[in-house]
Amino acid sequence: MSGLLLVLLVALIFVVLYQVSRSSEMVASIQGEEVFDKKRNKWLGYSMLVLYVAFMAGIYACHVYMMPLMGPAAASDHGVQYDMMFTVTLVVTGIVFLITQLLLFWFAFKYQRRDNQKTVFFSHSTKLELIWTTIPALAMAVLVAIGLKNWFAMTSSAPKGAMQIEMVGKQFNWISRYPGPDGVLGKRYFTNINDQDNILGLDWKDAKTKDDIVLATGELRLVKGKPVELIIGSRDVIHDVGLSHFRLKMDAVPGITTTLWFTPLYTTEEMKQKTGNPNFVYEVSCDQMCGRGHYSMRAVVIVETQAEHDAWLAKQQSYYAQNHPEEFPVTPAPAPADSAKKITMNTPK
Ligand SMILES: [Cu+2]
Repeated sequence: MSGLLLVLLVALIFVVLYQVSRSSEMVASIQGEEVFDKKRNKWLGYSMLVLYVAFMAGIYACHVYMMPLMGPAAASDHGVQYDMMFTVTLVVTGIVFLITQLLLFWFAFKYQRRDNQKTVFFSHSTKLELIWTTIPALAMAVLVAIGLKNWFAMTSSAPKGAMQIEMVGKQFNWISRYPGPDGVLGKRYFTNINDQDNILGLDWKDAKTKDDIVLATGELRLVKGKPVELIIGSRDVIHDVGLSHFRLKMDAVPGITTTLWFTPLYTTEEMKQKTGNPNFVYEVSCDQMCGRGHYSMRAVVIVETQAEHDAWLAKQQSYYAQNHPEEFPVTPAPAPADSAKKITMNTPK
């Protein structure tokens, strides 16, 4: 509804402007062209200044009421660095933007056509060209250097003791794999893939695969303060692991393994409090248009404490055991202790 009102408002402004220009033509023909031109130049000069102020106020209003220039605080160590880089870039380009726009509108006012005013003309100024080439080049070099430093930090080898989780994209969902108690992800090969009982193509001849945990939902369970390395792959086309809360993304390319690592700074519970949103969830999106169901490639990230993570891990059954029940016969669960007690108590002697 507000969109429709906005369109109507813009249309109305155009109608008003058209009518003003029509009436100006009529006034010009009555007053005489020269008198009218002087008045119009003055009016246009002042309106340029008003437009500049309205323009800047509009940007500020967009920032405050519609979309803030900076998002909510980053939830990873690398994310904090990225936000810093973003702030520096925003400040530098913002200052340049403000100054150049101010000059643009100010010049339109100051150098409006007046009687006896001569235009200064020069064809070349080495000094000016040096200034407007060197300063932007230096500023860009500094920004690129900060960007490269952050890029190398994210894509370098993960620190020792980092968790390793594999994240594989397929049309149209993510699959995550955790190493079991051996702490190593076993081998997998694409020709072993089948959607019934081996969605990642794990190589069962490799003993290290047998304790691996596979989540078909792609859920990522991370530990607060513990570095995690994502080993990223794809089963079909190019996808992209997008972790906006952590300010990270990395392509998932078929046939090539890509990696990134980071350290989550806040648990999901802490983020619920920080954001004031009781329904807050970290999420993984696909940041590469990958086909018809691209929009649905969402997975949840849960950041928890080490104790919570260990408790969750202990409850997981390996993917091999899930798909080879004959080798892992289910033993009936023992009756709860208190119900056994009740039966004894109620049994007549
Ligand atoms: Cu996608």
